[in-house]
Amino acid sequence: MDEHIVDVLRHRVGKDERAAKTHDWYTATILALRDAIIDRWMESTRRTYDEGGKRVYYLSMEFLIGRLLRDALSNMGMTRDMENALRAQGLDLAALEEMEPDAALGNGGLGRLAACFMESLATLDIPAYGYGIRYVNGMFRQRIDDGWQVELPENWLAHGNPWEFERLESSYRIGFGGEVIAEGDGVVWEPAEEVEAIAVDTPVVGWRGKRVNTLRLWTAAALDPIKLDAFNAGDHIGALADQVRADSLVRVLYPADSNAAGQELRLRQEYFFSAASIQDIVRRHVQYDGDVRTLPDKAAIQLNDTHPSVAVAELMRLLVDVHGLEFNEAWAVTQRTISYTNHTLLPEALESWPLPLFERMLPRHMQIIYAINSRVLREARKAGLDDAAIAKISLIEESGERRVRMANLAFAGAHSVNGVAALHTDLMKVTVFAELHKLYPARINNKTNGVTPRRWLQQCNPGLTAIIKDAIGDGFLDDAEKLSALNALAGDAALGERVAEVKRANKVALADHIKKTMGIRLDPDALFDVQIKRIHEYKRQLLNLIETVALYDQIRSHPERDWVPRVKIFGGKAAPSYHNAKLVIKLANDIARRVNSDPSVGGLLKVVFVPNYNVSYAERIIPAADLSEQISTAGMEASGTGNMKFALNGALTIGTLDGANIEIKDRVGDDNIFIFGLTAEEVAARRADGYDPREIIESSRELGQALSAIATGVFSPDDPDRYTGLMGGIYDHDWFMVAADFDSYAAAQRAVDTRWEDGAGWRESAIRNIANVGWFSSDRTIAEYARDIWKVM
Ligand code: 26R
Repeated sequence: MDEHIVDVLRHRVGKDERAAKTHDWYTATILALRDAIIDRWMESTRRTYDEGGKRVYYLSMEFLIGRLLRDALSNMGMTRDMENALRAQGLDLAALEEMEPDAALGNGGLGRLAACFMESLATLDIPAYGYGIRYVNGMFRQRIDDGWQVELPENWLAHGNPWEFERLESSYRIGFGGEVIAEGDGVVWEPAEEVEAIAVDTPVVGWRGKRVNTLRLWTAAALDPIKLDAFNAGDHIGALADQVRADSLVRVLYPADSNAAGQELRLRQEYFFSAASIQDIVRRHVQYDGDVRTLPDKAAIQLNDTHPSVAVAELMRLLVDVHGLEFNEAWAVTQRTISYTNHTLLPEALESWPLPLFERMLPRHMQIIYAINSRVLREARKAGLDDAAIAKISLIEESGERRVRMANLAFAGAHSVNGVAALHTDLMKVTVFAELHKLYPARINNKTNGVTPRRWLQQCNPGLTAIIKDAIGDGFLDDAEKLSALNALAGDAALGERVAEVKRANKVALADHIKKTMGIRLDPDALFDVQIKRIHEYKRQLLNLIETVALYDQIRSHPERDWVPRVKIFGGKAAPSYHNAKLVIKLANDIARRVNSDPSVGGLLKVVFVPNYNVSYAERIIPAADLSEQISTAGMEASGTGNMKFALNGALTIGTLDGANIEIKDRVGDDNIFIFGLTAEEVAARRADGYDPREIIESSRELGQALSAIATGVFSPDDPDRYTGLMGGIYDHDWFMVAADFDSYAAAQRAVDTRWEDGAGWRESAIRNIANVGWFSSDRTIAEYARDIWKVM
C-alpha cells in the first residue's frame, strides 16, 4: 500500500509528496483503495455473467449514502494497512475521512434505507444494481440564522468525485411530449423532445469485500449541446438552451419528504430515471438471453415507493411497441418482474399527477395506463366489487380534477406489494389499499426494515464493537443476530462498566464537537436525550419540546428535588415550504437560548439544536445517545430506521407503539424500553368520535402551563405572537394528538429518570437492547426480499 499510494499520488493526482496538499492525499487514498475494489468489481460482474443467474434491480429516486471511504476501507479489510501507509507520510486517516463530502442524494428514511440495502445486497452476494439520479445538488445544507432554517445548495461534486465512473457507452434517449401515431397494427410515439441519459457508476462493496455491486446513477445531456448556427448568429444563450434543460433534470433533489411536489419537473425526473433504467435492464437481458419474454427469470425490479411507478408503463411500452408482444403477454412479463414497496400512508405523500400534464408529457404511457386500467377494472367487476370499491381501485382519480394515481399503478403492475413494518403492512390492508387488497389478497406482504450493522455499529462505534468482540467473540460481525450471546452477560457488572465507559467516551467526543462548532458546553455525565430525524408534525418534535418546557418549569419550581441532568439534542431538516416544520426549528432554538442561559436550572437542563443534521452527523450522535426519541403519533410512522440504529448502539427508546418500535419492544422486552401513549387503534377511534384537545389541556396543569408559556411569548419576547398559531393548532384540532399523549409521555420521561438513577439497571437495559436488535440488520431484511419476492436465494 505504501508504494501504491505514492504512485497514485504522482501519476494520477499529478503531485509529488512534497507538493501534495492534504486534499491530494485524500484523492490518492480513495483512488488507491478504488484499485483494489475494481478488481473485485470485475470479478463479481464476471461471476454474474458466468452463472447466468437472476439480477436484482433497485429503482429509487433517492440514495442517501453518506461518506464512502471509511465504509469501503472497512468492508475491504484494509483500514489498518491504509492507516499505516498514511502514517508513514505523516498523515492521519481519520482526518482524511473527514474531508469527504456526504453523498446526500436523499431526504431521509427512504433514501437511507436504499443505501443500507445496497450494502446488504453486496454482503449477501446477490447480483444487484441500484438505479437512481446523479443529482448535482443533493439535500440542501441547513444553516441556522437567528434560530431560523436557511437552505443553501450543497455542492458535493465541487472537488470532483473519485468514486464514480462515467459510462458514455451506456446511454439512452429519453423522450418527452409529442404524439402517438398509428403505424401498421401498432403505434409509434414521436416525442417532441429528447434528452440523453448517461450512466455514472459507483462501486458498492459488501462486507469482507466478497462482492462489489453497481450503483448506477443517471446524468443528462442534450443530444445537441450547442446549436452552433444559433451561437454564431449571436444567440449565445438560446444556443445552449437544450443543455440547460437537460441539466435541470438532474440538478436538484426535491427536498420534500411528505408533500407530493406535483411539479412538472418532478414528473420529468421520475420518467427520466425510470425509462433509462428500464431500457438498460431490457437491453442487458436481450443482449444475453435474446428473448424478452424470459425477463422475469433473469430480472427482479423493486420500486422504492411510487417515485419510479411510471416504470410499469415504460416496461409495457418497450414490450409492446418495441418488442412486439401482445398486451396480455407483456402484462404477465411486467407483473412477474416488478414489485413495489410502500413507505408511507400519509395521504398528502401519495403521488398523483394531473391527467392533462401526464398526457401532455407522456402520451403513449397515458394510453397504456388506460389499457391497464380497463383490464384491472374488468377484473374488479368480475370479482363482484361495487362501484365505490371500483372507484378506489381505478388508476385514475375521478373526483374533482382527474389525476393518475401512482400507487394504484404500482400496485397493479407488481406481483408483490410490501410494507416496511408489521403494523404498517396491516394498516395498508385496511386503509389506502383496502379495495386493491380485496381484489388481489395475496399481493400485500411485510418486510420489516433493517439497517446495516457495518456502518451503524462497527464503523460508527469501534469502541463498542471492540468490547462486544471481547465479550462474545467476533461471530456477530458476520451475523448480527449472534449479538444475542450478550444476553447471558447482561447482568455482568464488569461488562456494564465497560459499555458505560465507551458510551461516555462517545459522549465526550460529541460534546467536544458541539463545543467546537456551536460553542455550547455539555456535561458528558448528563443523560443525552436525542431526537434526530426530518422535522414533521407527525414525528412530534413539538411533543418533545413542550415536555422540555414543562421540565424546565418543574426544575425551577422544585430546585430541591433530585433532577437527573439532561441534555436534549435535536436535529433535522424541514422541507423549505413546510411552514410549521420551520417554526418548530425556530422554537427549539428559542427554547435552547432561554434555557441554556438560565442560571436557575444550574446545568440540569441543556437544549441543543444541531445544524445540518446528515448521515455523517448521525454517525457521531447515535453512538453518544442514551435515550432515543421515537414518539410519532401511532399509526403514522411507517417503520422508522433511526430507532434501530440507536438500540444497536445501546440507547434506550422512549416511544409510541408505532412502526418498528413495536417489533423492537417485542425483542428487547418491556422492561428495557419506555412505551407510552395511544395505540394506532385508539388514535383512529379518538379521531372518529370527535376528539377534544381543549378538555385534555384543561385537565393537565403541566401541559396547560407549558402551552401557554410558549403561546404568550415567554420564549419569543422579541415576537410574542410567534407561536400563538402553532399552539392554537393544538387547542383547536391537534391532529397529531400531542395533548392526548402528553401526560403519558411526561410520566414515561420520569420513569426514564428513575431507571437512569439505578445505574446498573440502566446499563443492563442498554446491553439487552444491543443483544436483541441484531434481527434489525438489513441483511435479514434483504434475505427476506430475496427469498419471498425476488426468488434469488
Ligand atoms: C412524493 C414525495 C414528495 C415524497 C414523499 C415521501 C418523497 C419522499 C417521501 C419519503 C417517504 C416515503 C419516506 O421517507 N418514508 C419513510 O421510509 C422509511 C423507510 O421505509 C421509514 O422507515 C419511515 O417510517 C418512512 O417515513
